[in-house]
Amino acid sequence: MSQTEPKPILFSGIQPSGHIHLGNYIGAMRNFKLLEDQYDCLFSIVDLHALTVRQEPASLRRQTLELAAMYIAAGLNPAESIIYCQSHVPQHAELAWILNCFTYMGELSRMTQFKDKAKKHQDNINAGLFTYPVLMAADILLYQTDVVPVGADQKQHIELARDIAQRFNAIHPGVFKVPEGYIPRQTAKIMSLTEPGKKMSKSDSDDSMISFTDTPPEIRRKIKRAVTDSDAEIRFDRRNKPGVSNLLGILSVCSGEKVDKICQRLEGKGYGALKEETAEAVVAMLAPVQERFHTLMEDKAYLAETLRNNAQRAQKLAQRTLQKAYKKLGLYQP
Ligand code: ATP
Ligand code: LTN
Repeated sequence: MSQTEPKPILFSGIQPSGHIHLGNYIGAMRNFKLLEDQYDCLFSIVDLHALTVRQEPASLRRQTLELAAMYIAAGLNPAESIIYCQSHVPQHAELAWILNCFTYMGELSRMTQFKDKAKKHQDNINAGLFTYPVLMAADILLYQTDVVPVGADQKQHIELARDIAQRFNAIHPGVFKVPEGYIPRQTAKIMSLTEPGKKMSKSDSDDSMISFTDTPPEIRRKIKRAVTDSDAEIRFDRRNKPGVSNLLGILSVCSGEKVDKICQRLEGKGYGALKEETAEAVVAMLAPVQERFHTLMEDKAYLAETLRNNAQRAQKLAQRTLQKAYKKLGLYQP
């Protein structure tokens, strides 16, 4: 984060809750890199959010370090952008409590992610799952964030964060910046390879997603088996041809070629050709990033030191906002 010329502030977060997949990479990380120069950025590994579903401690620890390496391998610069772990900055949990007192049960009950996850984890519908969006609002509001790049699934949470900020400011003026979401249309939603009506998700089967660390043969195999449909027409139509449209979207993002052009070029060639091109484009896009990732994972001391330093940078910024909120609320500060 540059000291000399303040730029608008960008915040985003990814959970270390499983294998990072192509949806996370195309929908989030890759966009972060494209935006990094225009903003002062914070990219958080939101490990506290991950606790809303049961995690195996050793896996959570490993996935946290992997996610740090992925951010850096994706091209983000940890000497400029603040790449850090949410739990290393206690102000997140502190502000979340305050914001809980400014959020209505009714609002949280309407969150579709809560409804989906509650259905999926019926044996563990915990209060953290319910108040998840409040912690997310705290993440964002702590840093006077201007813009929050996310996938389309997070739109409702961003709107809630804005509502909470406005409600708080209406009572205690000037504490929070009201953030804007940034959801690039083309990369907003990468769908599952096996159920193209659903988004690609960490918590689904291995064959439904391309994992960030999949090898080229694995990537080719999964895309070859991706669900399409029974006619052979290569056309972008999310409603009637979700599987084919998903592959077209992935190919277009990875290769930089427009969807219309791809459709013209592949006309009459069948799904085999589309799948082959898509697989090769994904392999080519991920290869250099994967190579940097593996090198970084061999230097755990560097990753640990980077996370430590960056948590300190984040704490300094977060404390300013938290202090302001405490003071305005009338919490006695000797
Ligand atoms: P889960 O699938 O278990 O709900 P997730 O992958 O959605 O997890 P996160 O790790 O918090 O959850 O997501 C990180 C970022 O990736 C967010 O900005 C999210 O919007 C984006 N993202 C997740 N899945 C997709 C997808 N299929 N397509 C595009 N963006 C996605
Ligand atoms: N809820 C998000 C992850 C997340 C986040 C954030 C994203 C937590 N805090 C702050 C942007 C800003 C998700 O599930 N994808």
